[in-house]
Amino acid sequence: MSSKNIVDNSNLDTKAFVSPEYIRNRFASIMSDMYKKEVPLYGDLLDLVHDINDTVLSESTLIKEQLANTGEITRLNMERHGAIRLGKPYELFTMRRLFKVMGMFPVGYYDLATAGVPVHSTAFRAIENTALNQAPFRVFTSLLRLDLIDDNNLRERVETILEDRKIFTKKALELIEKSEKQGGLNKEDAEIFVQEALETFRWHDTATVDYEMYEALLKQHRLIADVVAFKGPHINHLTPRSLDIDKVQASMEARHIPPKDNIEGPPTRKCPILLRQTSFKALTEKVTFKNDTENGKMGEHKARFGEIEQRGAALTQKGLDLYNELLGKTRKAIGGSPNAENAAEYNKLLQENFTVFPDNYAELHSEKLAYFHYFTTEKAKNISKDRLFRKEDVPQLLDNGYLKIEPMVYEDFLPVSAAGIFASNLGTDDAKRNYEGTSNQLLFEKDLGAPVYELMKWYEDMQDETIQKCLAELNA
Ligand code: OOG
Ligand code: NI
Repeated sequence: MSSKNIVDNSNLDTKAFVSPEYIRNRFASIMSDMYKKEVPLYGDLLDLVHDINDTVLSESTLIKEQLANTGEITRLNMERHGAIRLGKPYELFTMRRLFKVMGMFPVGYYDLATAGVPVHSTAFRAIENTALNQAPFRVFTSLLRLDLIDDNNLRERVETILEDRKIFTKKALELIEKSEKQGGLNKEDAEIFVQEALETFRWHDTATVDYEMYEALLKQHRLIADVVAFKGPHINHLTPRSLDIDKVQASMEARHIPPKDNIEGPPTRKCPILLRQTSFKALTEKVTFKNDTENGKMGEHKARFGEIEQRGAALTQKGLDLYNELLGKTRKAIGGSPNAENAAEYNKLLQENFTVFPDNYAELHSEKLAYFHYFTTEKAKNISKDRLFRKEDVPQLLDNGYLKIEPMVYEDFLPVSAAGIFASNLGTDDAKRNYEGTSNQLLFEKDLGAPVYELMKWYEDMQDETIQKCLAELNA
């Protein structure tokens, strides 16, 4: 931790605060240790991903330099995202406050109901470039949409069950409040905070409902059972970042990690875009249902799995529109989501359809399909200072070699991919469900207690920041 992150609190009764980055990394690390114990295949997957990342970095100086230039190299092997599913507005509201202590803010709104999953979601993550590089941990957070349960009687019973549940420890709530009041936590409090916060994400092998209720919930949707039948929002996967997801997918079987049928997202490319993801199927875990302990009756539940991702360039709205068009066309041609039978055909068609998407950074830049970081070059040190450079001069400065660019990595998620990941772990019948009703960002933000950061604007602002920094350097 650098000294600039320590705020001077001499006027408060506390010792110096630790940075949100410190708390976030500490939390990500104890969460990863917990998940390794709970889901041992996750540990095997981490080893595989790190081995392949090492190989890619030793074989490609280009990728290595690119990641060094953008500052991502330091974060690569600690990079992870997780996912949780919440049951009621209070839980989402308080989760926002909890994540804020770790410097994580809600970015983006994802509506998954249209894809047959009765939730809407956001991703909590850091929002500054340096903060992201120091501690890249993020959590895809979904809230159950009770309004989509069509059985009135069941919906009321679900509301009663959720009303009573308390997913945060008393101490965690106290420390959230303390952090809000003081503007931070000291090291001692931060350690207690991360340990207490971890309790919320822990797996519980005893359900809060009896078997009959669990079955009724399952019949509505497997996801509803996963949220409502348990004490808390157990972390359902943790995802490391790979530099070559095709290689990971091909090597999983050899390490006895059963992969899902296809990789979600864009096809394999020389210049990766957005996000490609694959996962291993959820484990079958033993669960004791309420009132079952006396007669020893036990059941099973499937929820927790492992996932790997490869991140590529963030796309502009124009790039994203093209991506959605080509993905949609491919899915339509094979009749929806790919399955084990047509995965090969799907991949071939996807690759073919994407040939119209430029696969070199120069064109992705000139066609304004992707976002970039701008840097000044060595040559820029000798630039003549007889005029002021402005934003309009940027293309010329690039052509003349005073500036260079690197792709900006996509830090977020993709709704179609997320639905595919949900589906592969929930069973296909559920994924085929159709929910009427429109997405409801306003309600989500009301429950959250704050607006979400707008995705596109975030990238636009980041890109602009790097341009302004370059101009300031050239004009200095
Ligand atoms: C979240 C699925 C979405 C991703 O990487 O797209 C997700 C869930 O299963 O709760 O994590
Ligand atoms: Ni995920």
